[in-house]
Amino acid sequence: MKITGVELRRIAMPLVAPFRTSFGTETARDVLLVRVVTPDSEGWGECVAMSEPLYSSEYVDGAAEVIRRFLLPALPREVDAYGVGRALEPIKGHRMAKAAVETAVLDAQLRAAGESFGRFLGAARDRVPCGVSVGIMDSIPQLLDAVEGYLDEGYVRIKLKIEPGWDVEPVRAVRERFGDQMLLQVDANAAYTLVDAPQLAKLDDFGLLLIEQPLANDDLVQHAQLAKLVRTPICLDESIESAEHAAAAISLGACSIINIKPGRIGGYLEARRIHDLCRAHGVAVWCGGMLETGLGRAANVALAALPGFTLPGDTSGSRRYYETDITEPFELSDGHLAVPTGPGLGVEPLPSVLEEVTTSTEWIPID
Ligand code: NPQ
Ligand code: MG
Repeated sequence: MKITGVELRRIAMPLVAPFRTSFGTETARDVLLVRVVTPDSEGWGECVAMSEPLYSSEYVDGAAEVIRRFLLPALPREVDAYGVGRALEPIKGHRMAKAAVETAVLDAQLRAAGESFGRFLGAARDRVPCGVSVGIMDSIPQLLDAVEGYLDEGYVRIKLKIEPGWDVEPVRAVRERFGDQMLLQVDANAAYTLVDAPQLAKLDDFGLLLIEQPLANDDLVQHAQLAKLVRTPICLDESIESAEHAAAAISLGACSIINIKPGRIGGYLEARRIHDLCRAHGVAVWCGGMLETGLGRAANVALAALPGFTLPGDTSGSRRYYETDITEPFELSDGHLAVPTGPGLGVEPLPSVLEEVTTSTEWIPID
């Protein structure tokens, strides 16, 4: 495939409510969209980097810079999605930026071939069960109201964001109010250290599916030690940036579950590799979320339909985050989202909405 040019488009998406995690409170999403244009088709990639480097070292201005300055110039004249990964290999890190470029190329390639993301990746079902991530709240009653609203919408699994001072009490309150049957898990976004093991062990009483990323991003060894001190399964998110990290974490005993976010690990091809590796080792995976618009969400839902995704993901409906999505909204039906079946991502940006939320565009011709 010959790429004739790439558009970098920034959009500003207000959130329906502030989303608080252990690393900060977000009120709007500043998203970088990559549109790859070829003679036969075009494709979209959504960069999941946040505006500030709080979740990982990447941030959206840096991603745009590395794409225009290093990634696009490194692409060969003729390229497909596998070729993107190979061509970008010498450039270290910047996985969210690389994922956006590779996804846009893959989307263009699949649209030209008339094949959906789900079919290309190996989806084993036509819909996926959905969980929702619930932010840290100012009070327990406020949290219980939020959880009740999501359960009423049909979400089959609740994830509570936790941090020191907001962990055992919210989990206890949710269990007391909604019972022991509901699927419940927590996500610390790296807010604890190994000395907090006794506090984290108190969560063992609540039958949680998992505790996600309790310790720092590069604390693989400490996670392995923590796994011996708590009974709740440990799931890694921020720590896993590649299939090699996943292999290391599994052999160290640092986790028994992995949250796969294609942006964090460099794209959907690497996501499938981690899926295959985990499946071979009996390690459960689920699809994480980075407050994607409908474009990123479409690809995540396709990925979540692979056979090794045995736990519900953070593949929420559009309205969990956005009043108006840039694509036709993803809506839950019986707690599930349908895997798009059209070519490529199977969804398109709605031109008028896209125009309205766009804050800048940049066209980069490729000779
Ligand atoms: C997680 N996501 O699993 C992330 C963290 C996260 C759905 O819990 C703006 C952009 C705000 C990306 C807040 C969920 C964000 C963000 C949280 C990602 O750890
Ligand atoms: Mg997480």
